[in-house]
Amino acid sequence: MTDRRRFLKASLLGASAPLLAWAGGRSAGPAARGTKASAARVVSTWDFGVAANRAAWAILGQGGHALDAVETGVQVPESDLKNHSVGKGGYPDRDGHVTLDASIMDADGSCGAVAALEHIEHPISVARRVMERTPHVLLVGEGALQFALEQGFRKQDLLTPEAEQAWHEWLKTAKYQPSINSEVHDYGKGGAPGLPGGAHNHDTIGMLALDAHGRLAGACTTSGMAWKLRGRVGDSPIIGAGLYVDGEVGGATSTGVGEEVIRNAGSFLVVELMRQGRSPHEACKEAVMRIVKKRPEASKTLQVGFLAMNRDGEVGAYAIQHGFSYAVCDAKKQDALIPSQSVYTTSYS
Ligand code: SD4
Repeated sequence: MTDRRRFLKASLLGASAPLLAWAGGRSAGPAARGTKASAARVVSTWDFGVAANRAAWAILGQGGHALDAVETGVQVPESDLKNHSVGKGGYPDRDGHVTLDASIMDADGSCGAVAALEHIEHPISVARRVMERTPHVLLVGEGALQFALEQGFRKQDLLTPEAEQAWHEWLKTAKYQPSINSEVHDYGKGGAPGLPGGAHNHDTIGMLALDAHGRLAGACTTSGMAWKLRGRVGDSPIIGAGLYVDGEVGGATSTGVGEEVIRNAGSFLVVELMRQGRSPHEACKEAVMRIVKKRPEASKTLQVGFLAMNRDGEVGAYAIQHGFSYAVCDAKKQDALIPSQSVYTTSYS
């Protein structure tokens, strides 16, 4: 079966009209890889991925580097004050501190990450500095902040009045029940359990890009679970959990309850499954099913979603709960938002 036919088959399995429309218009496959601007593609999690992809595409469409594209792309939700799950404006931990996790990875295995970083608007850029200017992979907490300041990043207050007000609301009950977003992302409508209307507990942006020269890169950034325990770190800054890229195979990223992703080395697993011949869709589905199989009861009410792209630019995703979506942008279509398939087809809440 040709790559294109395999891709279309996966799309049909996905059975989503937007996906079919998008897939029908593209040309993919190894022949396109690595040489033409038309081979470039960027994908990212959730509906805020559409705007992030556009920023990434401004670089990819000009023949720029995938690594620059993913860093620039995810900076968009990091700066979006309406986005309460990434960067500035993110909901704080239960003690009122906004703490950010981020990671970035290049095709050759170079990677950098920060965890529990406070006061810096763009943790993804600090993660890139960790990768490029230190012999290390991960800096955390005070040390990460100290490094960021030494690198010239500006210290600022990330707790917006809106996020602070939501935190004060939560403090009235202070019920510690980390819950997940399983809804289609929509800031105007009801949020996840335990959160004020319109609020969602946690949605990470994970982004994967393939540039016109066939280079892959990925980035992942989040403020993590709202009202989390101080010091809690999720999957997003853990290489192999929230993000993994291997230039010979492809990349994967995750969103949802980070603990489950860490327990299963989720993104690494997806990439390894692709290495064994699975399509991105098949690999994401198998990784999700491992989580469900290990925790059949708990998984009825928790969300994990994986998004993957292989080195040929084929894209796939899978989630436990209904409602996960991902954005795709390439030379043919700039703002596709595609509903992911899931284990459960209706929302649990
Ligand atoms: C975390 N995985 O901190 C992140 C949050 C997230 O959709 O992805 N939310 O666990």
